[in-house]
Amino acid sequence: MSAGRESPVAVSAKAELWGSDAIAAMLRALDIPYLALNPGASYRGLHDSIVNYLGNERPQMLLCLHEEAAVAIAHGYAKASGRMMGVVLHSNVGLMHGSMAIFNAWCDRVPMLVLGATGPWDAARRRPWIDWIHTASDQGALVRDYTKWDNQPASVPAAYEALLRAVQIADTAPRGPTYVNLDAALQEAKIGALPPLPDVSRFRAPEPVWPDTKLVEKAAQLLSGAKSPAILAGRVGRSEAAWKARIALAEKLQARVYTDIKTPAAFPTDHPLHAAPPATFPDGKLLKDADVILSLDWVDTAGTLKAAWGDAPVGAKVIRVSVDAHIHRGWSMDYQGLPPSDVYLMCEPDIAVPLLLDAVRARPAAVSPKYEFPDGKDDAVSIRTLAKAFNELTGGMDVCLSKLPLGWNGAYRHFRHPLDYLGQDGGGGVGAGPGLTVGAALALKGTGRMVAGIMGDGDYLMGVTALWTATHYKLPCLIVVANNRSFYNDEMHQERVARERGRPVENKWIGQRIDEPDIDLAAMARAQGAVGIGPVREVSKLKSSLKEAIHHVKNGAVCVVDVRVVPGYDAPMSGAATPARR
Ligand SMILES: Cc1ncc(C[n+]2csc(CCOP(=O)(O)OP(=O)(O)O)c2C)c(N)n1
Ligand SMILES: [Mg+2]
Repeated sequence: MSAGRESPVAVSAKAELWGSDAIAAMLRALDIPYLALNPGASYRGLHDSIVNYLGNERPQMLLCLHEEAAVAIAHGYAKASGRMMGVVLHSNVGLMHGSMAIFNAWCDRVPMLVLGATGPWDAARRRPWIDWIHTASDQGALVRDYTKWDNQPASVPAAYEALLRAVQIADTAPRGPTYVNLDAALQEAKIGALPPLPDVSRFRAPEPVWPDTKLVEKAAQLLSGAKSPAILAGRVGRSEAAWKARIALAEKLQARVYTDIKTPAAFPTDHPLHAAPPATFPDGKLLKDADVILSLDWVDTAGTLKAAWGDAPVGAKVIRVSVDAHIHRGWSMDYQGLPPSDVYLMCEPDIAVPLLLDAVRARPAAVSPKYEFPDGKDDAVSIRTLAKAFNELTGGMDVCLSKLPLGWNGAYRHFRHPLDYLGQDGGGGVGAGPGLTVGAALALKGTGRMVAGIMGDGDYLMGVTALWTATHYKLPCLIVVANNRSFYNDEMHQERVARERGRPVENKWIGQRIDEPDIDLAAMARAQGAVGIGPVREVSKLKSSLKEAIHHVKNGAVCVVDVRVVPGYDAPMSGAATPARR
């Protein structure tokens, strides 16, 4: 369903065509549905073409108040829909603003077409001062280390090819953002007739690669002969068929399944074989029982194995299913440690699982550990009581959680469908929460599934202006802020350091607390046309406030609830709980 569109007045004659008209036509041919953007003169040519040549549809512009929000919205959209959309970033400064969010999308292996612009590459054509500010000798270098490919085409035919290639590469697993930088002079050049558009169907991303049958057989033998197999269900697709195939494989093997809170829902967490609450840092002790481990593109297989076996050699056979090494580069180490692999299937998990399902022998029933919603006191508003109230109100409803706060314990809520949870921000860049939520709302508008992002106050405050894009384009969504009035994750780090150094722990809040003045988060929502509820301070008001909020969202509103939670994490595997660095 399309978002509320700003329709331009009709343009009478299109006799004269410009370079950016051809680029816009190519974006339509490539079926890019939206362009999230914040405007800038470096791409005024393209901006005009989207509005006056295409009539602001296919792609439709989505105005954003900050480039970081624009990219986060495209990120959330791709997570929920599996489809890429575009972003347009003004030269230099716009790209700089958007760069953290591009890094998040890169780490999350999400496809995205990032368009940029530069002042005229031909210095003789630059306007004084500003076109020089808009020009860098290698703008793509700003994001080259966390994009899959970048290019600055010098002609319309070259721009056609650059866009075809950028979309093809972004959509080839492992997926990720690509960047095409459009010269202002090329955009603003008269071109006469539109050069014929290529047939885009001949330039699509390749079909997924299948693994060698001998390797599938070898993996199946290991799994069939295992005493205690385990599956690490990591980065997998959103399809229901793939979800069912993973369940069938786990059941046939009677394998324990682990999921990760960093990545989207991969397995029903209330299934008897689901072994532990999804966590940022999984409990290594649990995995130590396993003799054969099937890693389905798990984000940090090496780190997870290390949590179980420490510095000793890994005591289980490892089957690694991942194409991720194709994207590994030298700058960012988001590739994590190098895991051992006894069988390495270099394909996507959604391809390997049905093949393994056919090839393995059924194993006798196993017992999996059980876990329950954590016990605790219900007299204070905490993330736990918030989760409890939210669950009670949304039981039986289709909800897509687009973000969870750092203090969330994976046992707080079950995921039973691939769209129940979209995972975190990928790169740990705080401020993504609102944009990811708005992007998911764009993707799921009209599907009947309510998009809800539960996030920290720090995350909300850094990305809050994404809300305006949601209200402006009528993208219903719920944001619940687990507001501890602090960058609390880092209070825990200061506490740890203070303890280690024998210094006063009481000082941990300094440079961390967001207080005096207390910020009215609901007012920040109301200021942007959303419904703002709260602050909610009492347990007795929690459920009625959330109920009211859900009612508003069901009626098409964007709604924010400021829930004042007591500082404290109930997530044993949170960042600060990892062993102190030495
Ligand atoms: C852009 C960015 N700046 C700083 C950090 C470091 N950081 C990690 S978690 C965190 C606190 C986030 O605060 P909030 O969203 O309120 O969550 P809380 O820890 O309070 O639960 C910070 C500042 C980061 N990850 N990203
Ligand atoms: Mg906080």
